[in-house]
Amino acid sequence: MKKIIKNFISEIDKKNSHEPEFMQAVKEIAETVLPYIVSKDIYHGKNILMRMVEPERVLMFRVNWVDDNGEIQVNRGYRVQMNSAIGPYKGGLRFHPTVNLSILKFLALEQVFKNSLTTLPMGAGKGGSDFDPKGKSDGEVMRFCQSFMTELHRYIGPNTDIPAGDIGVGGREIGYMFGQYKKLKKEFTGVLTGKGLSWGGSLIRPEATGYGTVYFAENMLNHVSNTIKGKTVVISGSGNVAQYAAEKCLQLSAKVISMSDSSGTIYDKDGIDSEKLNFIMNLKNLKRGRIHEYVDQYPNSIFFKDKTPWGISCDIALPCATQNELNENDAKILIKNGCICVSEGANMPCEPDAINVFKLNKILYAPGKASNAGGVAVSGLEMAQNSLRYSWSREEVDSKLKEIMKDIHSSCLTHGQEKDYVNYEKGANIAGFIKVADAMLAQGVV
Ligand code: NDP
Ligand code: 2IT
Repeated sequence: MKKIIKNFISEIDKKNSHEPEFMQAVKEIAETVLPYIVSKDIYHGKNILMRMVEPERVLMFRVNWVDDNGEIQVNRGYRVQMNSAIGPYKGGLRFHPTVNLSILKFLALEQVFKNSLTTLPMGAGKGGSDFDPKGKSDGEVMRFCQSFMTELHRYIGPNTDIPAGDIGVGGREIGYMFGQYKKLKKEFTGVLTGKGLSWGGSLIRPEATGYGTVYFAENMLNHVSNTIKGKTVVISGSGNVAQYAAEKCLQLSAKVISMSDSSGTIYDKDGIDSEKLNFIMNLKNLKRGRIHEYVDQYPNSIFFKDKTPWGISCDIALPCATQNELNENDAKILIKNGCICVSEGANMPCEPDAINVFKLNKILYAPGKASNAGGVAVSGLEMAQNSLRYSWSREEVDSKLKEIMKDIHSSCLTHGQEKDYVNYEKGANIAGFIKVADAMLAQGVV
């Protein structure tokens, strides 16, 4: 089996060796899915995984815009349309200076499995730009978004490809892009998700990824007769996913003692209560400030410059910032300090060696494609509401979200149970694979 996996990786590597994040995601999937394929006649010998890791289409385009000083700026825009076997392409847009094809292809590949796990009819895509919204005025962000959509609108549509937010893309950016799409197409449709409530958005979509990550952690804990109640939690990031993960932890009576951004980590031994979390939300979403400002407001807390939260003793760790933000050493320290559960809010935040440490120590570990699927799941519910021209209540959406996270947990158990340990990574990969593979086989070689 090792040889089959090695040959597969080296074949994919021939064309993609310059894309480290994409190759990392391919390896992680191949190691668990190839043994399953080999064991099943219906999948074996059909190059099904080979087809799945090759994007159906990659769009790359220039984005010109004029800054507040009247200077012309040039950025690069992308949309990776990865797989449309089970539905239209669906996945977020990321605006961050590090964005490149490797990162977007890894995210699009993860999205294939994640969207399949949600049980909703969504294919997978991912896009974005190397544009950095940090420090830009609203006018600059608007002009960039309009220019980005002026090109992207040709390739997307409510039945073709439905983008949403990701790092650097929140309600403001979705609004500007929606406005430009509507103007160009002369159509008011559900072409984007994460829209404002008064123009087609869904209740709970802003909260969904963070809430879902915590629901998944609670499902894992309940499965071993434990609960999140009373546990101490550290969270990386302080953006959309991190904020609502923290909110749900508080609602479930856990204590959150740390959050972060790319400049460092805050540690509040008394706990970040709802008033303090509200301060962080205002700081990040309205003032677009930095996390160290928390310490000025709450002097009992400490700011660790350029540090991640993984050195802080906790029961539960929720990595909610970005890829490869938690390495092998961090994993060892977490375990040494008593951490029993890691639920990924971000996409691929734990390095492969860190995941191995979690598995060797048999702690609860959920990969993002399972635990952060709540965001895209509620995007799917937003699409359904748009098609119905109707909207569901907060309680209705939240209960559907809870149900979906529970179903994903069950799918992981079905395919990931190994003697006395649940390998959630394996379970998520195989369960996600089956639905897409079956659809691809049914639809022929296209
Ligand atoms: P936001 O832009 O709202 O927040 C991102 C947070 O992560 C910020 O605190 C940011 O800090 C921090 N961060 C970003 N890049 C880095 C870096 N290189 N090093 C350290 N910190 C960093 O994004 P989201 O909260 O939406 O996304 C966070 C993660 O969750 C991403 O991995 C995303 O792919 C994933 N995700 C998001 C979903 C969604 O619905 N939004 C759904 C599923 C997954 P700073 O402000 O300093 O940059
Ligand atoms: O990574 C993700 O799942 C997202 N950024 C959300 C995608 C979506 O279409 O809601």
